[in-house]
Amino acid sequence: MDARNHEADLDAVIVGAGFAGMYMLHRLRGLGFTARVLEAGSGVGGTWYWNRYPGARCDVESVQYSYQFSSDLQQEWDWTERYAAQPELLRYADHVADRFDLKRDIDFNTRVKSAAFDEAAGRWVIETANGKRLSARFCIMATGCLSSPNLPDFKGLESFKGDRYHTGYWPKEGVDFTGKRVAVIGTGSSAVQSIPIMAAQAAHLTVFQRTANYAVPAHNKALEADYIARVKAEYPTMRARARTTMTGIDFDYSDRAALETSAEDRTREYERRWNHGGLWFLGAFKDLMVSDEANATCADFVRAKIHSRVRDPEIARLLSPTNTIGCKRLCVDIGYYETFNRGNVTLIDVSERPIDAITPEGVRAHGREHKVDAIVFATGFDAMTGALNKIDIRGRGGLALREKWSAGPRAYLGVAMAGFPNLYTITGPGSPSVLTNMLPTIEQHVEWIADSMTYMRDRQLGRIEPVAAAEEEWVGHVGEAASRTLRYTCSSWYLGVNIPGKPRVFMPYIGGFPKYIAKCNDVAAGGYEGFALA
Ligand code: N01
Repeated sequence: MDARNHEADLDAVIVGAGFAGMYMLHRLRGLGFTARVLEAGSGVGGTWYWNRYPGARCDVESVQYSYQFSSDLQQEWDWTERYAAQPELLRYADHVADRFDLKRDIDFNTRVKSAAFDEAAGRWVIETANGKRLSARFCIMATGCLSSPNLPDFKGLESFKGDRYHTGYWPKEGVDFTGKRVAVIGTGSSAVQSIPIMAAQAAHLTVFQRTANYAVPAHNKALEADYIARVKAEYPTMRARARTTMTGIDFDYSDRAALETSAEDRTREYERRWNHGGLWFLGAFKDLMVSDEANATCADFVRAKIHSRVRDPEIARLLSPTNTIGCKRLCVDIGYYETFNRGNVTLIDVSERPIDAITPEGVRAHGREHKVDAIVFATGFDAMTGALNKIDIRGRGGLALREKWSAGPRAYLGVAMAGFPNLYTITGPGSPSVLTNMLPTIEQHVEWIADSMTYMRDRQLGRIEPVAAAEEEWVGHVGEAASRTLRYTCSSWYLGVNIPGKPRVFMPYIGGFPKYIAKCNDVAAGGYEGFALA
C-alpha cells in the first residue's frame, strides 16, 4: 500500500533518510505505525550521501559505527576497513534500505520547507520545496547534526571564476584535481581527511589555516577475516560494554589521572595509544578534559609528534595547535602532517589576519594573491541547529522554532520542545549525539521515540509535549555539565562560535551516554515525566 495515497492516515512524517530517518521508519513500521520519509537527496545515507569529498571516512571503527538493532544485519555485513570510507558507508546505508525495503516509503529529491502544527486537527502539516503537502500526527526531525554546510561570507566570493566546492556538499561524480592549482580553506576534520589526497593529485595545494588542529593517526587497515569473525561472535557483549562508556564506544578508558602518573608512565601510555591509533588516544587519562595542567601533558605529546612528522620546523610550529586538545573535535588522520613535507603544498597561516578576499583568480591573504583553479571550502557546518532552523517550524500559536531558539537551543532531553507538541528531534541539541558514537545514540533515540508513541497509542492519547519547567531544568543541566569541562573554553562548533551571530551555547549533552540513557529510561518509566500528555 502506498502511504502517499493515504496521507490522512499517516502517523508520522520523518524528515531525513540518513541513519536516523531510516531506522525510525523501520522501527515505526514494525510497530504498526504508518510513516513517510522526506529526503532532500536522491538517495539514503545522510552525512555519507553529502560528504563525498576525497578521504571522507568515519573516525569511529566501522564495526562499532554500524546498526545493532538487527542481529542478522550485524552478522551478514562485512566491513573491509578499520575506518570505512564514504563509498562503503553509503553502500551499507543502501544495503540497509534495500534489506528492510525502506525506499518505498521515502520521497527522495524532496526538501522540507516548513512544518506547522495544526492545533485544531492535532496534526503536523509539512510542506516541501517541490510543492508536496503532507499531514501526520507526529513529525520527526532526523535532519542530522552536521548537515547544514557553512560557507563563510568571504568578500568577493561570487567573483571567483574557477570551480568552487564545499566538503559537505561534494559532487556525486567526484572531482579530478590532476594538474590543478587548488586552495583549501579550513583545517578541521574534513580538511585533515581530504588534504593528503588532494595534495597527491593537484599540481599545487595551498592550505589556508585559521586554527591549527590536533590529529592523531588512524592506523587504518584492511580488516582480516578472523578479526571480523571474532567481533561478530562478541558483538552482544561489545555493544553492551559500549553502552556503559561516556561516548557509547567500546574503548578502554583509563581511570588513572595524568597528574597522578609519573612523566615516564604518562609518555608510555600516550605512545601506546598513539601507536594503536584513533580517538582512543584521548581516553589515556581521566583528567584530560577537566584539568588544564593534565591536558597540557597530552597536548605537548602531540605537538612533539607533529614536529617529528614535519621536516620544516617553522611549518611544524604553525601546524602545532596552541589550544586545549579535545576542546575542538580531535581529528583522526592518515598522513596529514606529512603532506606538508611535499613540495607542492603551501601552508598559509591566517590566524592573526583573516583572508582578505576571494578574487576572480584565487584567494588573497596578507595582501598577496594566490592564483588557483579551484577552491575547496572545508569550512564546516552550522551544527545541530542549522538544519532545523532552515525549516520554518511552527508550533502552538504559530510559535517559530527559530524564535524560541534565538538565544540558543532549548529542548527537553534533546528530543522534544515545549510549544511543539508531537514534534521529535533525533539527536537534537541537548542530547549526547556528536559527543558519542552516532549510531547507538540514534538507535537509543529512535527506540525511545517509538516507545513514547506506542505508549500514547495504547492509552489513546493524542499529544505529547514537554512541560516548560522540565525543559528549563534539562537545559540548565546541559549547560552546567558543559561548564565543568575544558570543552567550554574554545571557539568550537559545539558552542556555535563558528557561525557569526549564533548564540554561544554548548549544544550537545556532555554528561555521557549512560547517564543520558538512565535519564531517558526514568522519564519513560515515570509515564513520560516532564511531558504533558493529552
Ligand atoms: O568543520 P570544522 P569540518 N576563514 O568546523 C575554518 C565531523 N566530521 O567539516 O577552527 C578561515 O571542524 C575553521 O577555522 P576555525 C566532526 O565532528 C567528522 O572539518 O574556526 N577559516 C576550521 O578550520 C567535525 O568536527 C569526520 O578557526 C575558516 C574549518 O574551517 C565536524 O564534522 C570528518 C573560516 C572548519 O572546520 C566538522 O568538521 C569530517 C574563515 N572565515 C567531519 N570559517 C570524521 O572523521 C571556518 N574556517 C568522521
